[in-house]
Amino acid sequence: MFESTPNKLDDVKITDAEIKPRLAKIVVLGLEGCGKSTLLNVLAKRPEEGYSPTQGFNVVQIQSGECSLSVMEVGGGPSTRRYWSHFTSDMDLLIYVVDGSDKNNFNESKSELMKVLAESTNQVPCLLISNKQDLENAEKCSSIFNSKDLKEIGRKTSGNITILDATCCANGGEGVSFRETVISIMHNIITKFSSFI
Ligand SMILES: Nc1nc2c(ncn2[C@@H]2O[C@H](COP(=O)(O)OP(=O)(O)OP(=O)(O)O)[C@@H](O)[C@H]2O)c(=O)[nH]1
Ligand SMILES: [Mg+2]
Repeated sequence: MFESTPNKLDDVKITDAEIKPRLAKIVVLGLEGCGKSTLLNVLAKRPEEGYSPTQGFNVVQIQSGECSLSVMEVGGGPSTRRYWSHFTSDMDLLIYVVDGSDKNNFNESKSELMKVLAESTNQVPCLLISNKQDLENAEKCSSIFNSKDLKEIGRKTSGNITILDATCCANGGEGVSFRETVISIMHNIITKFSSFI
């Protein structure tokens, strides 16, 4: 039987334990109109809104098992893009969204991604999303990012790249399973690759 006596406290060893934050920081970037706010709306189970460019940033916080995930979108318009690097320090995961239906913007989108990675001081995992797969002409991640691109991104992410072809528009039952898929991908990357846990 367990006996509690005051003297027993003398035997207690106190060590310095690092208390890790339990809130993972996930930053969502990509050019204007690629679908970042739409993705956040899906995650937050908010109804779809029309296009209203994000001037600053939006955050939603969701719980996934033992992880709290803070998912932050920063506007992708040229004037807001200049501030991306202010948001990327200490991130645990970068989600980079490309409008898969907008071929004309692929090069600009990739070059903005390379800039973000070049400016980032730490190596973070990266989830690349080719969005708007519901549109007929949409390209998949595998054709937007060639092996040279992936090699370059891999150098800045310790090779921790995940790709996802997606339709972010919340549409009934499909929207629900898409939300769960994205949360589970974020959770897996955070727990596997990040120093978060
Ligand atoms: N067809 C289609 N349209 C989408 C999809 N995802 C988003 N959109 C539409 O694309 C437009 C822009 O979406 P937003 O999510 O506001 O874009 P954003 O990346 O947040 O843009 P900024 O805040 O300006 O950087 C909206 O009209 C959305 O409804 C998708 O998967 N398919
Ligand atoms: Mg937005």
